[in-house]
Amino acid sequence: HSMTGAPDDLNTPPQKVDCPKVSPLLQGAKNLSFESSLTLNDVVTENEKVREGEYEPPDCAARQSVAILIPFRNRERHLVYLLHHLHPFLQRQQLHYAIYVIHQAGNVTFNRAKLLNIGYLEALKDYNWECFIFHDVDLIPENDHNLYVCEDHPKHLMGGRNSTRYHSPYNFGGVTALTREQFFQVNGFSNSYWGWGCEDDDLYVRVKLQKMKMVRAPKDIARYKMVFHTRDKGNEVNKDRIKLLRQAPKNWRNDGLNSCSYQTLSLDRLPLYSSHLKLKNLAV
Ligand code: UDH
Repeated sequence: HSMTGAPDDLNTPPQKVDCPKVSPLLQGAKNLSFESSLTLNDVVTENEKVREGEYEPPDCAARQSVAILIPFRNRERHLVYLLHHLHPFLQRQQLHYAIYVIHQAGNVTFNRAKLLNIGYLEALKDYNWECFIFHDVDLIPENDHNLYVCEDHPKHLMGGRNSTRYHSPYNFGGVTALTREQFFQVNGFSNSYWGWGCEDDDLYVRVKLQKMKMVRAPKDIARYKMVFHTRDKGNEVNKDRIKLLRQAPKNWRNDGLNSCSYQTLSLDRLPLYSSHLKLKNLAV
């Protein structure tokens, strides 16, 4: 009985039991298709249980609370495909999750890593997420046994993608999972990588410097389909990337979450995601 004398069960909702270790809803490998007629509104209609990009399993307590962060500019079609596949995928994994789209405003050279730092800082204003998935917009997971949860070490979730014959061209890029603490411990990503390349390798250097390992999701399930695209305007190969990468051991302490300055132009709570339109002034 509570202090007021009222029976507890009138005041507190019944405690949910933990979701099972392996979700009974998983379906395994899927042959994904991307329908050009699919609209964002269709995806909203498919996902009535998602509120402002957030979802919790209705009848059990999720094992992890996970924020999905998507760096974004001018990829509306990719976003529709990703949301269409990712929402049901995460729901089948019985996760408590929310999707954040971090939008870079203007035409200045793209900065994927800095957008992801901003996503981390902003998402933590909403909720104390324990796990963060850093997720390219054009990579769609094929197999829901590829669990979007964090482990004792940072985890690379993209084992391979169809466009490169299911090899991953990247060590640590595409889709990666770090706990709140792991990401904080490495001071997040560097903010200094403008344009394409090596920001993910820089994160990997940070992880190794902290004596963390990188774990990989099993290759036969960590498979992705890439929505075809060519190189974006405004995200040209960064000519300084190798030089920056060499400096990572020297720079990581002062270049990252603790030096990430940005301006929030707007924050929209849309049905399927929270959208942060950011990064106006960008010089570091
Ligand atoms: N991104 C955007 N908009 C941009 C650039 C990048 O949203 O203008 C985001 C998006 O989430 C994307 C991620 O940053 O998935 C990584 O960028 P990317 O997809 O361009 O990187 P990737 O390595 O492709 O997949 C590199 C260019 C491929 C050229 C192929 C020519 N053969």
